[in-house]
Amino acid sequence: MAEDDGEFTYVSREMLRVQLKIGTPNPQINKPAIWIDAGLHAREWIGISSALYFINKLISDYDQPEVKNLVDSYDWYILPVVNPDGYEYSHTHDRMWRKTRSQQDNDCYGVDANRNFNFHWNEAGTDPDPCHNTFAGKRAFSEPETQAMSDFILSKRRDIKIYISLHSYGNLWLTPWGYTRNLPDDYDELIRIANIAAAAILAVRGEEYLTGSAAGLLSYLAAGGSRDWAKGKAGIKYSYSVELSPSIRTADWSFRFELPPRFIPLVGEDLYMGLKAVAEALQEKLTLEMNVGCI
Ligand code: 0X9
Ligand code: ZN
Repeated sequence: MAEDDGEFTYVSREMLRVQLKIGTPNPQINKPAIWIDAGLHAREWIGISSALYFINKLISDYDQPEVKNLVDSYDWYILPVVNPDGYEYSHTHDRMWRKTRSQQDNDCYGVDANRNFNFHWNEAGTDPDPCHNTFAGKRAFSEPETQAMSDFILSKRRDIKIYISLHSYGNLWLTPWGYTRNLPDDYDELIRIANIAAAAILAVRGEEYLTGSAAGLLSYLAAGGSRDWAKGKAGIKYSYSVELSPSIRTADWSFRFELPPRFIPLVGEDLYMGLKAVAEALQEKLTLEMNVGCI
């Protein structure tokens, strides 16, 4: 495992990206890559813990054949806390903090990182007031955190075949688009894979995930989000955002962003099984695609 040279946040915290370099090297095969991020939104702690659970699983259980297969078949790029300034602030000052911590003109702080990407930026679901939770920033990629994420992903765009952004809450596995109610051309294929994830999660302990496009399943449009950007700009076909537990359709919903700690391994295992199912379902197709003309 390598902790890559991090980029820096607004208040100079380092963003640590984990790149898994364990696994059986096979120079004959170009591996497809999977990107996972969490913590774009500071208060959504369960996404961060689930990303860490996933990293731990891949490393600690490498001796299990199914885990070994995941590690040997894909390169994994995992950024568990995109917005460490906000995450820290949600521990020390305001548990419900969502945005980054950059200072704005009128003495308000922060930009909604999930409105700050340069794809249909600021077209819908944003508030022009920098004091508001959905302020999109003065310009696209005004935030060093989103800019750094974009730079890295674009540098690996030929390898990254699956993009996953972890959020909470709702129990939803969402496809593009969020900026429009129109659907991408390959929506049926994206939903086929999302449904495989949802079925795998259901089998763990009965958590039900709904699948659909972000703007279709949720009642509001939101532009400038990372999932739309990953597909629309970076060209990553299988691009999803996942709204982890609690479900909005059970009594647990009242925990909202404050799931008790006992949920950490439960949601972690749900996500692990969902991601494993996606990776396995696409393994053959993506490996072939990466090696056309090589084998
Ligand atoms: O608003 C967001 O960025 C996401 N929800 S969250 O509670 N994690 O902040 C969802 C965006 C989904 N897209 C649309 N509703 N269009
Ligand atoms: Zn979120």
